[in-house]
Amino acid sequence: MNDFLNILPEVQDALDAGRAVVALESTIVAHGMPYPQNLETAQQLEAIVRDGGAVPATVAVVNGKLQVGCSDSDLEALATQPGVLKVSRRDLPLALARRTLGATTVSGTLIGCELAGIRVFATGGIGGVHRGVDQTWDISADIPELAKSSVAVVSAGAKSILDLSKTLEALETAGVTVVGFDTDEFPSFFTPKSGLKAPHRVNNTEEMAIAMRAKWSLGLEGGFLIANPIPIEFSADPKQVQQAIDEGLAQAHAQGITGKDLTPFLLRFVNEKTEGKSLQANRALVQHNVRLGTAVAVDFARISA
Ligand code: PSU
Ligand code: MN
Repeated sequence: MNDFLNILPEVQDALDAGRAVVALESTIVAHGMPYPQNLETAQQLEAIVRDGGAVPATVAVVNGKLQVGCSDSDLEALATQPGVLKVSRRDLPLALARRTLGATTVSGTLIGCELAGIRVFATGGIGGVHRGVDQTWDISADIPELAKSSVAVVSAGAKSILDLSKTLEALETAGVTVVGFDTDEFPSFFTPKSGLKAPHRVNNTEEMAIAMRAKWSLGLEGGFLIANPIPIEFSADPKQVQQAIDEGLAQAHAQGITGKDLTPFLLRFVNEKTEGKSLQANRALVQHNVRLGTAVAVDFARISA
């Protein structure tokens, strides 16, 4: 075992036995939602994975190790401690060296998946190409990480804090296989529609699992983005959300908020502006994604046996 990696025994046992494991990220806990909804959500997500017949593995940086599978007290610390570091690939070395408590983004979590051999990871929204990229060059580390990690990530698309059409272009360049699950459209997080077409459509988890096996059996490294639209009954009012995002972007610009602080700032701003309606939608869609991710992981384990 590597000095800087700690895989929870329950997770390692499941992987060794070829049983389904679903990874979960911790930035959503530390920076994506306020307390106590963040802790409740983190616990519910793990329970959803178990109910679906798989083992959950929340990834984080704890005590100088990249931790694959968090204990209840790790989750609580991530949800409550102030100043948890947001960890993407570039931040990981120093977070480990300094033993900082760190929440892994999609990119950081993908690194844990690759090292442990976890093939499915479910989350809310991924990072991508930011609006105004021509000025800022702000492109999330999630994209290059998805390009090299052989993992299927379930998300509800991406928020319109990003430039969605440029994000889809960047994913194509990176060779990431993007599929709409049971939809022709690429969803935009709070709402099922974006006006953009998903490059592919898959309607069932078995076909999804076969596509994963096909890609990786041929030795094509790199991931899938399974875009799972928010169920309509939970979707937020698109106008209200768009207004909040536009206002948030203007505020961020005025306050000079850039780099890794931008996304957490916008998430918080939109939550506050919509008086918790977006938070409710956020929770519902992550649960929906984790249910789908669990079904994909179970099918993938079955056909790989
Ligand atoms: N988008 C969301 N919710 C999130 C994030 C993005 O709708 O929680 C988090 C994820 O952890 C993602 C990270 O990997 O933000 C991307 O941050 P950045 O834009 O700084 O790369
Ligand atoms: Mn960025």
